[in-house]
Amino acid sequence: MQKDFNSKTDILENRIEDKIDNNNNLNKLMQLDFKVSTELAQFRTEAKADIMDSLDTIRQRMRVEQTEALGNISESFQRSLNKTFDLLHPTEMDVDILKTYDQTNRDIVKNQTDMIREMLTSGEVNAKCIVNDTSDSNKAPPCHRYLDAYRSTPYPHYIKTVDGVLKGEILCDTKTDDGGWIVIQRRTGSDVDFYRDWADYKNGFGDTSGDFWLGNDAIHKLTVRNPYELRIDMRVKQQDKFAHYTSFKIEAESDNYRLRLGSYSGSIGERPGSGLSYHNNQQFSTRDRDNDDNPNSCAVQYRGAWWYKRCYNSNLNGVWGLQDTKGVRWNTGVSPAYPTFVEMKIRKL
Ligand SMILES: [Ca+2]
Repeated sequence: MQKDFNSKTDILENRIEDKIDNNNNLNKLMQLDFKVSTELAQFRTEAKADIMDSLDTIRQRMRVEQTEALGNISESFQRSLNKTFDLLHPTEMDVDILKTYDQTNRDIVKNQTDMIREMLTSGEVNAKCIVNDTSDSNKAPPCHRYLDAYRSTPYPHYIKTVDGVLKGEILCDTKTDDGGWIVIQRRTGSDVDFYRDWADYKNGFGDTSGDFWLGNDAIHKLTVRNPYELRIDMRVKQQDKFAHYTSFKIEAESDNYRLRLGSYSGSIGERPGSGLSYHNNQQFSTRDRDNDDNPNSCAVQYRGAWWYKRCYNSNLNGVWGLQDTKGVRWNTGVSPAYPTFVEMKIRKL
């Protein structure tokens, strides 16, 4: 019995001890748990502080970097602005230069316009090349011998007038005697009929690429304000001949385009009172306007239009191909010549 009791006591004691151990262990665990909890809490607090510090640091860095970036951007923008201003400044200068240039151009154009107006007023020819070389189109008229640039211009050379004096194309002789001649009459064949009325001779007819009469109005307008010389090139019996007159002018229509002629020289042979000199100071006559000194109409009688007197010593607007008094004829004073080519041309002196 006692043995059982002791045994049970031992068991109980062991159990109590176990219980105590367990309690101790539990206390240790609780302490450990508390410690861990405390450390965790501390760690959390510290970690939170660290994170906050880090965040602050990051924020501060960001602010610094943002400020720097903004500063850089601002500087860059300022530099761009400066550059823009730098660019704008020359542009303003350019604008000033352009204004000056524009004004200069306006002055040049005005001067040229004034010059052209003056030329037009004085009966000068303002012309523009339309044939041979289009690059020449802006150059001055080639019909003036003093323009050296046109010495090499091919002949025949056509220019188109742009003024009120001469309408349409005119033909320039750029070769003969240094060139500069405005051709006012041309006979090379029978295609163009020259037996025409007053209005046709007044306004001109034919084609500058072939045979034509420039027109009495145009010839008058050219020769009334400036002194002109006259040259008549003719081909007679396969030989080139010419007659030259030191001055040439025809009066206004109101004076029936009266002829004013200077002294003769040349190779066609014009004795005093022959050739064209015979017609000096005569009015122009056509088949419908008889202004000659003959009781009859020389124009009708000799099928032409000229400064007829009683009636003629030259009939260069006569009938092509006829070798008689109605033909294209030139009386030299020795024997009549029947040219197979005629060009009457005038040049400003
Ligand atoms: Ca008459």
